[in-house]
Amino acid sequence: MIKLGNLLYVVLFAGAHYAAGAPNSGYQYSREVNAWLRLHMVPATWAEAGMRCLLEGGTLASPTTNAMAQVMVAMMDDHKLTRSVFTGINSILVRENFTSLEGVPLSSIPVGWAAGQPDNENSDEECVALTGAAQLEDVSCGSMLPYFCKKPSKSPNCGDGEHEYNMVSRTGSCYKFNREPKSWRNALATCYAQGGYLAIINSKTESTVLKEILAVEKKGGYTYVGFMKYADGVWATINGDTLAEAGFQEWAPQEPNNAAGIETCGSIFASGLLNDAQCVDPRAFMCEFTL
Ligand SMILES: [Ca+2]
Ligand SMILES: [Ca+2]
Ligand SMILES: [Ca+2]
Repeated sequence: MIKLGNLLYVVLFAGAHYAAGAPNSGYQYSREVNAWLRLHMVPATWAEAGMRCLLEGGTLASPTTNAMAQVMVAMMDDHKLTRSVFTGINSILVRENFTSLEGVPLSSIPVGWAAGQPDNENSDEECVALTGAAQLEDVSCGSMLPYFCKKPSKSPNCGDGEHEYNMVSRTGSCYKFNREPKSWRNALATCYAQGGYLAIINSKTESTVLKEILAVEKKGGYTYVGFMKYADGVWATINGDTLAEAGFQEWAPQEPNNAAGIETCGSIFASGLLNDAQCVDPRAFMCEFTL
């Protein structure tokens, strides 16, 4: 149990941004723009922002389409951000002509200037910020502003093909049923190694999806998924959400029964309903990857 406790410590902290998708920590996938976006709330200069995005494998994002502008403004609103964010749009690369880092000229960008902008204050405003009202303003590149990084989507077939994940559009996730039985803890690590995570059930729909996968796989008994009983006795997902917060908490009849007093790991029956299971028992398991 001590070892498991240590592991959970790691899982809890490594999973701080987990809801955003395990392989893209801090990033949220947006179906509207088919890309991963991360809003960096800690302000940086434009140069630092660009570098930070590069280091994360992305680019400083710009509202180059209506959908992108809407998604950016919605995320700013979600974060209660009242100030503008840097975009990748600048006139450094093309003197006197604003273009995004992808090379999209301002004339093709469907977002207009805010009133009185661009005013090139102090003749020092070669970078462009996006306001919460979806308008542009020219600003000094040395300003300190929040910003978005953008990463291209993984392929819609759920990745590199190496790990056989299957896309389910009803949930927007990819799943892989692993038939080879493993302990819950090994299952957890195996999913991470496959670029996913031990499946987290976020809705009745997702429970149904898993039930259907288990039916195709002709899998009876129970299958490990990504929730567990924490030290305080609360059942929560591997990223620390209670089952209610995660969105699904329907136990199978008579469960959780804590059989033999050692059932602290999460699983589902073929019905898609939840069961507490002993952790060391090798079982098949379900991995998930969130697009
Ligand atoms: Ca200005
Ligand atoms: Ca899920
Ligand atoms: Ca049980």
